[in-house]
Amino acid sequence: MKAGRILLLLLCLNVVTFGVIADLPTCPASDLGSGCGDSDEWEGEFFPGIPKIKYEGPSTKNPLAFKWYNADEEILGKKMKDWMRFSVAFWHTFRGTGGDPFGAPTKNWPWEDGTNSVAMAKRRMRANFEFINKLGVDRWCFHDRDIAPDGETLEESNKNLDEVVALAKDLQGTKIRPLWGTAQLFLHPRYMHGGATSPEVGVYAYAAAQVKKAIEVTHYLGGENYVFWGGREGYQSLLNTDMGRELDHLARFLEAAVAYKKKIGYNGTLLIEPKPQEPTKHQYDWDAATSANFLRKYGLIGEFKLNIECNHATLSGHSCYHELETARLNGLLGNVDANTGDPQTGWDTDQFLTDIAEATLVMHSVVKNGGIAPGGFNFDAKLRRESTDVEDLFIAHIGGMDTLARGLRNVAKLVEDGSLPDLVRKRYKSFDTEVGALIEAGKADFEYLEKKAIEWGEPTVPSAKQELAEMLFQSVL
Ligand code: XUL
Ligand code: CO
Repeated sequence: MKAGRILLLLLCLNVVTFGVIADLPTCPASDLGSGCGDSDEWEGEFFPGIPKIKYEGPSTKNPLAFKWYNADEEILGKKMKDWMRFSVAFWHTFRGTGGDPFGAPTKNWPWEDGTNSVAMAKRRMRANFEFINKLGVDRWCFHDRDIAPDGETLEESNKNLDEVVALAKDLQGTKIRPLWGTAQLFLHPRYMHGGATSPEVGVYAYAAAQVKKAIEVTHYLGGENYVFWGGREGYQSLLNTDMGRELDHLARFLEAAVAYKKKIGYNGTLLIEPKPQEPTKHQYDWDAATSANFLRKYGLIGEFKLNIECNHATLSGHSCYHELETARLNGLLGNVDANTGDPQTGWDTDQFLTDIAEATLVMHSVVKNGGIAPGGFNFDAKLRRESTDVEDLFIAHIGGMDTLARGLRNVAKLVEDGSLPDLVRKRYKSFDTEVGALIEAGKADFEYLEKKAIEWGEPTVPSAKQELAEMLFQSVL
């Protein structure tokens, strides 16, 4: 009897906590008799039972509501939605299967029919826009081959892409547009040695043709940026690689992209996305500093910005904050691929951000940059293999958006309180002097400085106050 009551109580609790989101009936692919199974023309709901996600504030227990992200609320003189410019990554959200090198796919989304057909691509696109609308974001990101299948020939691939892109354009309406588009130059075996850095001229030409088309469709969809991520632009061994020649080829490729963008009147920002390795042992766009140096060497600095991905930052041995600051200080901060790695795992786990301290540092850079428009925050993040409910897709994005929104609110506290910036300013106050000004203006030569050093004698060196800085940072979290 007692056990029965406890069971009843547990069941009630379950209904209260999870009732809204459990076992959602949605477009079952097997039910071909229903409108839902009726290929790409089906226009019903893919996520029935999932409401439009709203802001309910920090005290809500509703997992399908924002606790910290309040799109129209002003923080530091800008609406939250204008600071964040959130975007859904098509590849993780709609093409992620949960498969890993040791295990089969685990995601069994009801709208999937197990094919990679154009009809399936269109149905998926409808699911994408329902998802985006319900989540309340205005942007999405895609690779050409995520949204439409490869054909037998380049012409056929382009035709498939055109068909799906026409539907996407329709579904976007007036409000939604791509934050960025890109070409997938890493999955197909032809790209095993790279695209722009392949030793095969035929592959270089094929990659150029693919990027040309991807820029065209990004332009057509009103995409605000175009990304180059060189997953296979690098080497596995230097012994069989002419690195100098490959880097020159990469620069020529990017120059041609700039020329083509201008030729077709596309004004979107071109972005390089640094990553040190995976899948290639060494990728040429290793980190922000390496990419900046590459752009400078080849005279491309004014034509490109950087898309900083937090998990890539940690793979390169830096923090995300370091990479953002390096990009910002070089005038290159263009976009953020918002995700995080796992501290115990050494690869690109592409997890949604949940660490509030990390999000506060990320937002600190973005605020110092005055925002990142026309860039934004793309959730280059995926569900864990073991998260298999449709509602998990929403919960993961809501969690990521709330984490960054909380970061922004914390930065506002940091700025308004002023103690941390003050501590930093005080550390450099000895440069706010006549001698400091001469040094910073490049007017203090070594003979002059030697005279000063003799005149002043042994300098007194004050504390760095690191623990105080950490305490001040902690106090806003
Ligand atoms: C891979 C990665 C890519 C790029 C786009 O690590 O981040 O998805 O963002 O090609
Ligand atoms: Co990325």
